[in-house]
Amino acid sequence: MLKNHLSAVTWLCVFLVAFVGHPVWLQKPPKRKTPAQLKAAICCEEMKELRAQVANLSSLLADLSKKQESDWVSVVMQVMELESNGKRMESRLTDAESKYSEMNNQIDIMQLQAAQTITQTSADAIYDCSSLYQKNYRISGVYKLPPDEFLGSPELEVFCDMETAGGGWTIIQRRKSGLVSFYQNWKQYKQGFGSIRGDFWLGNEHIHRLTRQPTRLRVDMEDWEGNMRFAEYSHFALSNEFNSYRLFLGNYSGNVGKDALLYHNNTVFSTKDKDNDNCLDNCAQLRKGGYWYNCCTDSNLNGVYYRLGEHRKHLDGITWYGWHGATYSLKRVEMKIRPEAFKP
Ligand SMILES: *[C@@H]1O[C@H](CO)[C@@H](O)[C@H](O)[C@H]1NC(C)=O
Ligand SMILES: *[C@@H]1O[C@H](CO)[C@@H](O)[C@H](O)[C@H]1NC(C)=O
Ligand SMILES: *[C@@H]1O[C@H](CO)[C@@H](O)[C@H](O)[C@H]1NC(C)=O
Ligand SMILES: [Ca+2]
Repeated sequence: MLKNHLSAVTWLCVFLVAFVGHPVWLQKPPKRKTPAQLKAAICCEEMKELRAQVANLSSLLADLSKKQESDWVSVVMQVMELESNGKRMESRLTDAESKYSEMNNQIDIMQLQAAQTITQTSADAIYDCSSLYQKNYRISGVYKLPPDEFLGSPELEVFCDMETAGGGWTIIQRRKSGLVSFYQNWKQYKQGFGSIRGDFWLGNEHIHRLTRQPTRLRVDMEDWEGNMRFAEYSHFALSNEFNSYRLFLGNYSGNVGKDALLYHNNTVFSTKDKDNDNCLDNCAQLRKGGYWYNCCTDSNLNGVYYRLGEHRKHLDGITWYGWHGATYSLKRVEMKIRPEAFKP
């Protein structure tokens, strides 16, 4: 019991001694800061704030730049799109430019038409593609021939071939797309049908009128293998309707191998509704066209347009016996005329 008490007192003493011996340890006096230390502290506060601001700003900047980047990407995309648009525009421009000369040409024609109505003399008359060629229209394409009271010709849209063998050709027939049926009646063949840039027949009445002066006929042909041939005839003419548009042909020349039109020389025109041929059969109905049928054909340029794969099977196709025989329908045909006197 005493021993215990003693030890407690001892502990108290030890504790007291320690307490008195180390007053500083208990009561720390407030440290006095030097001015330099103070300054540093303020600075650090400011620094901290600045850092926070900087951090804030840089996070803001990061946000902004992220936004900008996406904006930039969209801007770049837009620029790229504009550029590709620009390229497209450029190609369109060159297209337009090439069209421009043609347009110019057409405008000149219109002006010519206007002039034509004022000074109408037969020497100046424009009544086919060769007269246009002589007036320096040298681009192949569609032209409008003005009406001519002196010659009694109405206004007429024609397609001029200004390139083949010296140019000046007025196209009277074309087969190239198969989009127009040539199994037409007398009236249709008389007036003409089809589209001037595609497949068409200019019309027997027009052809008759255009061949009142000595005229050459040229037939350009293409087969499905891509070979091109032509046949030319001097003194091509069609009589009037009263004489059933009888065909006259002079001598053959060309590279198609063998003529296949002279068999039709001096025969008259037949259509499905007018059998004028030299046969018991109705050739127009058998060969499904309008043509100067004899009995019946050596060529059938107004026959049915057959496509590759079908073109070797039929007798009513677009045939030229002197080249590919009676059962080969050609891929492309153009019949065109120009005056004998034409000099390119
Ligand atoms: C940091 O931005 C927050 C808002 O995002 C704002 O409340 C704070 O005041 C800004 N701090 C500084 C130091 O600009
Ligand atoms: C056809 O050629 C022959 C000679 O080969 C010639 O005598 C004749 O006049 C020519 N016919 C025509 C219409 O050109
Ligand atoms: C075409 O027929 C006419 C009239 O019969 C004839 O005068 C002419 O010589 C013929 N053409 C050819 C090339 O035989
Ligand atoms: Ca008949």
